Amino acid sequence: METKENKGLSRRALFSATAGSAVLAGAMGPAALGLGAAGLATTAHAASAGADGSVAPGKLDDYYGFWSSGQSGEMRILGIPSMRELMRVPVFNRCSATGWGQTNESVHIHQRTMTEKTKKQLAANGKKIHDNGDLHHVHMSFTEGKYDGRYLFMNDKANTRVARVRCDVMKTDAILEIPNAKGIHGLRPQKWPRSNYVFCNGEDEAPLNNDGSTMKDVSTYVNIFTAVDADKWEVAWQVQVSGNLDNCDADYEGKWAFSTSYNSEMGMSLEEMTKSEMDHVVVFNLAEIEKAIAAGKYEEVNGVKVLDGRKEAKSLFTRYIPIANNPHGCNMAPDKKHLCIGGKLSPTVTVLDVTKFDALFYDNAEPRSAVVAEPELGLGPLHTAFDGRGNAYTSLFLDSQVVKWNIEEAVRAYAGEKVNPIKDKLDVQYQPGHLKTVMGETLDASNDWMVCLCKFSKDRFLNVGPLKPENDQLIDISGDKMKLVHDGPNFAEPHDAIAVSPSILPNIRSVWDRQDRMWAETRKQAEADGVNIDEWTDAVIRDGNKVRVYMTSVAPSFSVSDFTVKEGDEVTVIVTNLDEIDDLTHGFTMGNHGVAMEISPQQTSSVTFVAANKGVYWYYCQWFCHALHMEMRGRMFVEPADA
Ligand code: RUQ
Ligand code: CUA
Ligand code: CA
Repeated sequence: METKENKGLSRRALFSATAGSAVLAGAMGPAALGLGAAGLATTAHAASAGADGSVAPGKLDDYYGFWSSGQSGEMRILGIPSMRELMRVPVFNRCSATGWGQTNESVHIHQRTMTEKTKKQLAANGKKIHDNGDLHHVHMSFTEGKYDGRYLFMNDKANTRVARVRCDVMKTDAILEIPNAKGIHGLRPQKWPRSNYVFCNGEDEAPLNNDGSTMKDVSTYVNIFTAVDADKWEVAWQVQVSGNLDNCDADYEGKWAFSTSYNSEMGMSLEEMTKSEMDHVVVFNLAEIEKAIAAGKYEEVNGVKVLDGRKEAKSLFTRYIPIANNPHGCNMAPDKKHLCIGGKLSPTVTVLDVTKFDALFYDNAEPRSAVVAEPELGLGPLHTAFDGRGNAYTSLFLDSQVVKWNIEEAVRAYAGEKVNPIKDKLDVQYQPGHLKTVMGETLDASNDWMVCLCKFSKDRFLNVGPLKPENDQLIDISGDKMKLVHDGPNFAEPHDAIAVSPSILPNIRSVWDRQDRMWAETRKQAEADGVNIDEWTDAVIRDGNKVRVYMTSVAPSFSVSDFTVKEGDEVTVIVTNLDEIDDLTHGFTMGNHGVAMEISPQQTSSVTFVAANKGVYWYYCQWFCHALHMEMRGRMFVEPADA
């Protein structure tokens, strides 16, 4: 211990970032070391972007944009209005740069709520986790109808999961596999009084107990609406519904959640799914659901409390409002009153007044009595965004347009008044899906920018082959007329985005807290090994054929410059980055082992692999950290098993 400490201190003195930067400043300049002023100016904002949304070099954006990435499985952070991509946050995907999906910390987060079925399925395929996802919807946690900057929540349609990203470090801290449901698509946090729940739509129909006992008898298929406890990160309850579930949202009073369904027919083919004239919106009555759960009036299925909210059950849990066939978007306006349902196959948006929902449950009111407007907007209405002036903006997929319309005027027109609610139409390139205004899904909806996420870019960019980027466009909505100001090519396939003021996120860290719960498991193991990972301690612990190597990093060196293991050993390397400077991230890559991970300032990361072949292997830091970054490396000696 003594000698290690001494070795540590001498290394620290020699290679501390301060000493390093002093020595090298002349040669490289401080910027190259990540010590420039830019890294520290995290609270200043660009006062005003150019009218075209341009943000000058060195200036910060006015808003954060949190983007989904569809089948890429990650979350992305963009600056608005510049549309510069600031960061990629791996969630359901495997990230080569950060080691997400490979480090022990991330695999633990993945496995924590994995069902036995999934474990078996993965093991049969020689895998520990699903490393792909289909991430459609990112939404921030709310307190009283406004973003509160705690968490971001998102879905994985591919593997029926939801995830939570911590906003203070912008890392995924929890993943939850949802039992019973299939294909989580729509996802929204509760808006009022706070996001106690995250609501999740199961899109695909299957038998509730999907154990093979019934498969082709469609009458046994169900769909499941799930409320996740956003704090405990477990399923709070589920409601079985009629028809499938597509998109969802919640009101501003904490009374309702609602979901669109495009398959009330319970069809299995396209023809069957589009057969009816009407599908529906399901309204979930949160108070009645909570009452039944508290009274124990649920069925427990695979460890989850499930209520029957199907039409035939005639419960107080749900109401079904008929909507023109195959609706899609489900967007609650910040006027606290109007819910906008995109028609998709119908050229209309159906506007529901949520203050009329009580009557549907308690006065036997006719379900369509909650419809207060149905403006005809154009072909293929999908999603609707809102500004702070009572206007709505609906994407028209087939028309390749955005239409701006006034909600109150649409309501008056529906009541018979001669007024045209449509204010403007703008061509977009091409085929828009989601669109989002700044803070537009909160009570702070603003009037400056809107992003419109187009599914096709066709001729808008240099040809890059048969696979083209999508096109996220920036639209100035400050005036009467919308103005397209920017094309933003984007890789597969950002579905949705939200735009958030930096004032909501004052607490984003630049350096990790050493006691962070993200590596609680690693800390536990270190304690059992008698190693203090908060200090400059190296250790190589042998535990049968398991070897744990503890080391630290300070630019530009690892505290351990070589270690020896035996062929066939299961090796775990635990690295703590003792650098405390903003932006001084290191990495650990073990050559020819498919192993690489990120270790940001004050972070601990660990990775486990098998040393299969005898020989010498170099490990190195893959994050440019210092002028002597190339020299930040060491050797692993793999001896014969019997040596
Ligand atoms: S969906 S393009 Cu997955 Cu949000 Cu409508
Ligand atoms: Cu440490 Cu590069
Ligand atoms: Ca249908």
